Amino acid sequence: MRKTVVALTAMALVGSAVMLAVGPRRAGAQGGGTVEVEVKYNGAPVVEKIKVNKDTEKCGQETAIEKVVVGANKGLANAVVSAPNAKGAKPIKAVVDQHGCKFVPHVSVMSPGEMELKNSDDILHNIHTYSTANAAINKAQPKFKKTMTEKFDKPEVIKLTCDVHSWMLGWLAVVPGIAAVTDKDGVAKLENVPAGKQKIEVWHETLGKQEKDVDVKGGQTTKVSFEMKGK
Ligand SMILES: [Cu+2]
Repeated sequence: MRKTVVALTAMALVGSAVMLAVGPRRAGAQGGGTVEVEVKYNGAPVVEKIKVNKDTEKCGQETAIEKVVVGANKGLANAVVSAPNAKGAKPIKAVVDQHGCKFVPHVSVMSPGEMELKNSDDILHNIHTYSTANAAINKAQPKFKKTMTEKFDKPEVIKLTCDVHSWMLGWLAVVPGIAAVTDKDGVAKLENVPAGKQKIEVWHETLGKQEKDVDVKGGQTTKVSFEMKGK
């Protein structure tokens, strides 16, 4: 009987030791923090409807180019949010698909380096980029070429168009540091941002650019909010 009690006590001790080990870890001084960025826009959405005159079996009879997407609580989607000076960030790889004669996603972020361009439409597309720091690309992507790898080494925002389908429009932000694109509610999270003062930038294709300095705390989420102004 006594033996059983000792054994049970020992088991309980082992149990609590295990619980301590898996309990919440305290924020390490070396760890980064999260910056939750909310981007708002107090204006109306802008959607251009365009009649399609080509490849309608893949592209549809009509297409919509969503230039300003505003969601719940005035959240602005498709804005690039970044901490451009954050060091030691994991590289972000972009994959842009040409699907339904649209660039999907409409806005992407990538670290300087390589990205993938897909053609899942089974028709000819011709990627044509507009940029200043990186060399422009003007290249056919026939239907059998499902993936192409392209390289953009210099930070800047690159405009994507297609010479076959004049309405196709996309944006590729080459960003050093940590970056993300806001969701339908206008929110983007930057993870593992080094603690300390960080510059946070926001870019939108028609509403321009803004920046703010944020004091990032290790192991914590810092919220920052931007309001984009119409032009
Ligand atoms: Cu195209």
